[in-house]
Amino acid sequence: MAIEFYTWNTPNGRKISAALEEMGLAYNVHPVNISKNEQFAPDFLKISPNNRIPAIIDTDGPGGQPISVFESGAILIYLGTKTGKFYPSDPRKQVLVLEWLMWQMGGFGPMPGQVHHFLQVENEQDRRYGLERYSKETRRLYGVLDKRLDGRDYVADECSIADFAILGWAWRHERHQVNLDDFPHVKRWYTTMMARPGTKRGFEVALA
Ligand SMILES: N[C@@H](CCC(=O)N[C@@H](CS)C(=O)NCC(=O)O)C(=O)O
Repeated sequence: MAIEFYTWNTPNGRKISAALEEMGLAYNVHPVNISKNEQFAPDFLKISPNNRIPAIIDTDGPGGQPISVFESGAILIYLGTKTGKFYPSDPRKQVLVLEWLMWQMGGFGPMPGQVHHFLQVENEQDRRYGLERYSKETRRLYGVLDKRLDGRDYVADECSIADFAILGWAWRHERHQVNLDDFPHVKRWYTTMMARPGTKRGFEVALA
């Protein structure tokens, strides 16, 4: 049985393709073209009421019954729980993963996402205000990540769903105008993660 994966070629979509590949799960990609507003299609809204990708349907969910999941963080936790991979069951280790997953979901995604938005704003005064505010916060977050990765291979004890989540956004560092040379520990982690065969497949698979 395969996971039905509704997605597009974006940071939040790539987190999930990397996790699916790393976990060795079979999946079928269903592209949802967000530039053509396909995320508002009534059938998609049934599984993703917030009209955002990614979403999944696991036809072999709990009790052998189908289940749909939206929100990339929830999808990662679901897949990690289902497979027992990249998501420890030991509460102490799990907390570390959840902390960094939530850190990504609450900041290291929404903030660079605002940079992407303001870069396209035509009014110069508005653009400058938005970029000043969100670039500063984005750089602060890269600094937090850099400190965390000093002397560590992964954000938690072992490679986890939190790394896949953060990687989805670090993948767009050029677009939010961050030079990884300024964050050497992030750069090392990013290079190592991207060289993992599963992650590499996840970032290369066609999602559009
Ligand atoms: N918190 C959501 C955010 C998802 C999200 O923002 N998805 C974007 C693409 S990366 C989207 O579908 N945008 C469509 C829209 O804004 O209508 C998650 O992590 O799943």
